[in-house]
Amino acid sequence: NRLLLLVVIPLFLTLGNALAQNPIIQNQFTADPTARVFKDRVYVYPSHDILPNQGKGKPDWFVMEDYHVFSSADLKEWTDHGEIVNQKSVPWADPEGYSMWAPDCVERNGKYYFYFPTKAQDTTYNGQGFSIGVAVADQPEGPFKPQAKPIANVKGIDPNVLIDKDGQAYLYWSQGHIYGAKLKDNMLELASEPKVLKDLPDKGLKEGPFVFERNGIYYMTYPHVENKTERLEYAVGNNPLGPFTFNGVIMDESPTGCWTNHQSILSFKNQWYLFYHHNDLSPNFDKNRSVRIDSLFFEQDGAIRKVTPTLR
Ligand code: FUB
Repeated sequence: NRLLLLVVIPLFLTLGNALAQNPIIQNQFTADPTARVFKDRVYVYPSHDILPNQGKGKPDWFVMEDYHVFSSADLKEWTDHGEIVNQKSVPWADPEGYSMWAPDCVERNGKYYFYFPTKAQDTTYNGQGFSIGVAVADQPEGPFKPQAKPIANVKGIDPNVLIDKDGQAYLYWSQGHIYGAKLKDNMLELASEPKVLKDLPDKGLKEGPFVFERNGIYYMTYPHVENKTERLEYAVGNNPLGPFTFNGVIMDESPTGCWTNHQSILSFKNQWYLFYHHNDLSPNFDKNRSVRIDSLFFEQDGAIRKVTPTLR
């Protein structure tokens, strides 16, 4: 049963295109948004933060037990399609892990592949810690069926998939640094050894890779923390696996101290958008976050113009 929920009071902006009020989803906490265009609608696959200190997960930390997907035809009114994957429905996952972190979803040959990191209970595949799983569906809103095992040889968080123009798919993820590898056509197994992507800034934590291609340039975007909070940065290259050259900051650090940020970028109806998060609905606890959208623009030479966050 689909719950049609208007999660936005339409109060519009005139910044590039009209957008709904930020944060765009107000019926629950959402973070780490991966936005994709499927069938003329924008689908957002975010993490789902829940309240800490309620007997679930680690005290005062991220607590995430499932994923919802949201969609919109106009970026103003959003439909919550409900839960698509739960930690209890993933055969290899820790059913009490509360670590369903940043996901992604891509379409290939009419199937939808949802990639998610979580802590493994069955450590026979990749050892302890975070592995990356895949759930497959015939529609962008599911139902999604989780695979029996996580992707072999991948340890880490924040999966992201690029399907290149020649049809080759790539998986990116992070574990301190950003890793990448080719995926087999089945989208479920690696086709090459994981490698650390070269020539991204050396110092500080980099996570949340999101790669896209525009006019022959591959943009590797990522949150990077050197000081207190994460800044969204990007690097460019001629190949999906780099090497990449740092090219600038997409969004500065949070002025109010939200530790994480996490981005995806897409073009919809001739306008580019940045999807990201901030703790707007939970100003005193930065692990209960909410998804925002702002318009994004490119310079003539392909550089990304820095985005100033808007709340309204
Ligand atoms: O949401 C949990 C983690 O926080 C994500 O996996 C990171 O990218 C950061 O946003």
